[in-house]
Amino acid sequence: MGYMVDGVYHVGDDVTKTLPSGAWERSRSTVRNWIGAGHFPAEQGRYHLFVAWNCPWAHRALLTRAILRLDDITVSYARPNRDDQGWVYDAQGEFSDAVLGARAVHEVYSADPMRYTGRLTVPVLWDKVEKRMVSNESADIVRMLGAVFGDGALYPDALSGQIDAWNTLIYDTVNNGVYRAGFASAQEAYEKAAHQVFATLDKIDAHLAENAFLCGDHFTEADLRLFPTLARFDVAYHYAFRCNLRKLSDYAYLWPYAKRIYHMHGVAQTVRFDIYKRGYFSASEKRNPLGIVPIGPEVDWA
Ligand SMILES: N[C@@H](CCC(=O)N[C@@H](CS)C(=O)NCC(=O)O)C(=O)O
Repeated sequence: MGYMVDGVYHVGDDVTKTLPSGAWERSRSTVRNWIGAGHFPAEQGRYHLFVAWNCPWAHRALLTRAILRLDDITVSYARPNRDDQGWVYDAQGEFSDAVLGARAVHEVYSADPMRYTGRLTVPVLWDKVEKRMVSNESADIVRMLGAVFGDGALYPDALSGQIDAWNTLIYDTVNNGVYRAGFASAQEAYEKAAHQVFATLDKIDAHLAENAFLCGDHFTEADLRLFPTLARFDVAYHYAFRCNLRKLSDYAYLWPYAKRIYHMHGVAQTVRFDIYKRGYFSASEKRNPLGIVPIGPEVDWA
């Protein structure tokens, strides 16, 4: 793993993500251009996504592409496990990059003339014509693809207030909450984060007793942003991140809701449970020193 300064890649970890309290913080995305503004016209066949199957933030972009049927957006999938070059690609096969022939995501970042400084994260939305990064912020990618190519259906004006409120709660306590639990380096910080995860899941479960989706009858961006965490919950977060008060499959309403989304058009093709396990249980000095991947649990999404 590494980072980039002025477009040059360095192996190692420059960013301290753990605070003195043992709480863990995610660094911020900095490439935040917008399709339809400046250099990036709303043209079919022009854009590409660099993703990794196991990354839940990249999963948001894959879900947007699947649900809005944006098949003209091409995709490169990195290998499931990072090494000292970060996310890497094979020369050919399912984990190769046909657009730039990159062997690592840092080569994508350095192919942009901007001389990037920061972490080398996925997803990246790439403009194949200008050969520049549009964005490395998944929330922006979902919003802009929905607005520009999806008629705004994922974020209708009338529901924007509700969607924003769910997004804020779910980002802090669930999407990023599981990471704050899993990456905490002190008991208190872990317990606080893990309890927040379940407080929000319990609240959502109660809400879904009366509603098909988070904002009533319509699937929106808020549901889309919740799903990647649900898809990884039982196979990864429950055990690897110690979010183990309950399983997703224990919930009376949340579990059928998750399965309903899984069976929406194209969604199952964005999910790779086998890769989630390999990714979240890969060898890590602090969390899983031997790198042993558990055999279960068996989860039936059918
Ligand atoms: N804010 C970013 C976060 C993306 C992110 O953290 N991706 C992780 C993978 S799940 C990554 O690529 N990390 C590499 C690193 O930090 O070196 C987004 O939502 O797009």
